[in-house]
Amino acid sequence: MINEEIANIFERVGQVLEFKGKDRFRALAYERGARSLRGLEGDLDSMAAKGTLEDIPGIGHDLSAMIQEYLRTHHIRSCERELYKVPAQLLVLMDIPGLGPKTVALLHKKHHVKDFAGLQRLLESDALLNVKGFGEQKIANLKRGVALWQAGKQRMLLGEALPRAEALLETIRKIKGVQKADLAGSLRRRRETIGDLDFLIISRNSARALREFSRLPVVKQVISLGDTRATVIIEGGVQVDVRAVPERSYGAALQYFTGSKDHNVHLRTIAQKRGLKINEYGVFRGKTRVGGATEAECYRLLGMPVILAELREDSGEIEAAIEGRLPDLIEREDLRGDLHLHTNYSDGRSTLAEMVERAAALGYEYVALTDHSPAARIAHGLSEEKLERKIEELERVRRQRRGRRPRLLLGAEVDILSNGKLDYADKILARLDVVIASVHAGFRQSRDRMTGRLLDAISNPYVQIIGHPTTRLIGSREAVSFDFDRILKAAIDMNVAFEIDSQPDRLDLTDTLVKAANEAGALFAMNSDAHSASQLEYIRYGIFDARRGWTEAHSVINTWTWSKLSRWLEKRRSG
Ligand code: DGT
Ligand code: CA
Ligand code: CA
Ligand code: ZN
Repeated sequence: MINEEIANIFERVGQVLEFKGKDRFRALAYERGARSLRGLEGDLDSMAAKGTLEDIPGIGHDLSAMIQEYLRTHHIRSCERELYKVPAQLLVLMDIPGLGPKTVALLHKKHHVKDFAGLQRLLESDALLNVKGFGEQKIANLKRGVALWQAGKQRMLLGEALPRAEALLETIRKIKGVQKADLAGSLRRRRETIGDLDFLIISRNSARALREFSRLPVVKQVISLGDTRATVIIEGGVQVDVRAVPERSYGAALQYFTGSKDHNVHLRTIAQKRGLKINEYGVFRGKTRVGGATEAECYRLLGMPVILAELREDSGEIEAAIEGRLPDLIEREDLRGDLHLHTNYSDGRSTLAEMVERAAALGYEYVALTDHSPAARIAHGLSEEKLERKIEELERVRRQRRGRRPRLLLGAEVDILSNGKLDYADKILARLDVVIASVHAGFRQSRDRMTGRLLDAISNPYVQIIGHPTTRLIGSREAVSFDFDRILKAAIDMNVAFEIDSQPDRLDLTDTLVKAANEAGALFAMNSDAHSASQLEYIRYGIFDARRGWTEAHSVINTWTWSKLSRWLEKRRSG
């Protein structure tokens, strides 16, 4: 996390220097430093303590001093001074594909572009057509870049937004006079991507609290500031809305601003049928307020128990609430293990022992070490010989740990080759405790071929889990095309589990498919797919995805006791 935060700052400073057209050499130094930190798994704190920061490629004396400053204070003064020189809404434009700092500088100076809307207006006008360096081709590319960015990149991944929002929430709660503060909007519903961050507060003096909020160091620009609402842009160009509401309306406001919009629209029709009105101020009969201080009160007045925020998408949750059949959603504490971890035997960044150590710290009872098979060449998939070495190390770690938890399972994430065959022979698969079969290449096959390919994998008796089934990457790769209903039926018939992969840019199966699979009675494996020890924590995002898909603990195989799970893993093989 901290590596990523510092890398982001260095990258931005590099961009600002380029934007200003000064000191190209310094700009490159920051950008190199940023890249290097992103690829680094090591713990900066301990490197700083040992004085080895400068051993990191691309990190010299100056950058090393800045890293130390950030570790101490969470600020890098000199960088912040640079960043203040360029408005946040211009900085964001540099992330649009095809728009580097230099082009943004040109559009700003010569064409007065100040923000995204200004850029769009300029591209729609003919003003750029006769400008040197902006042929039709280049303008068309820019328009495509803008469209791509709007579709995906403009929204933040939950995995980026939530930690920032939680840190900001802590800060807001400390503002003088703030009695209560909560997340609302898509963040509270744990959607996979987030447009803007919404907060709700109660304060004795809301005008003053909002003003103090607007002056926080993370705030880069104030869009609007009033007595009940503040809208600002924070670091990274992210918009934040804070609304202050009176105590008696807090529940109604939290309900309203949590959304989703569709959920709210449906709730209002339920209210009407009962002769009530619900809005962000409360629940009313005629002009008389009948409730609104808590969410539970609002829902109760509409004849139902409070609905958990992850379910509020108007996909049947209101009907289920009224009929008393809301799901008992899985929680992180229900998990007894993680069945998909990569080590540095393949493309992981931590050693086998480090991964096991982290799993132990999380209190897991069992954990599967699942490196790639050889076809995943860029991911350094394991040849048979390398697998033997890994088995020996696994034995060694087992002996060292002398039977302490977690139980270590030998696994692999085996490629489903384009022809549907698996990348390890059955005699190797037979030696593994856990086999995840995944698509890692040949994404563009026709729907029929991809369906056949997945069916072949499911019918292999050694396969227990289908890894990240759609293979989509949020904002950069579409899901592969296959007949989901057929795959679902086959998986259920043959007792194969779907993975819920927790990587923030995967979340695969996706929430709506998880829901469909739950309705059909499928089994799931909730996995982190961690490629470093710290990534075991990503499991929390998978849990949110599972909850948004109405998952209960009993249908997730790694909530089961080892005796139940081991029987299931075996049974799959003996038919
Ligand atoms: P986002 O920001 O795009 O990730 O999604 P949300 O859901 O956070 O949407 P946002 O920030 O525009 O608004 C927050 C919540 O406020 C939204 O989930 C429901 C509520 N809301 C906003 N506009 C309307 C509206 O026109 N009608 C209703 N019923 N609710 C609204
Ligand atoms: Ca929002
Ligand atoms: Ca908002
Ligand atoms: Zn994979």
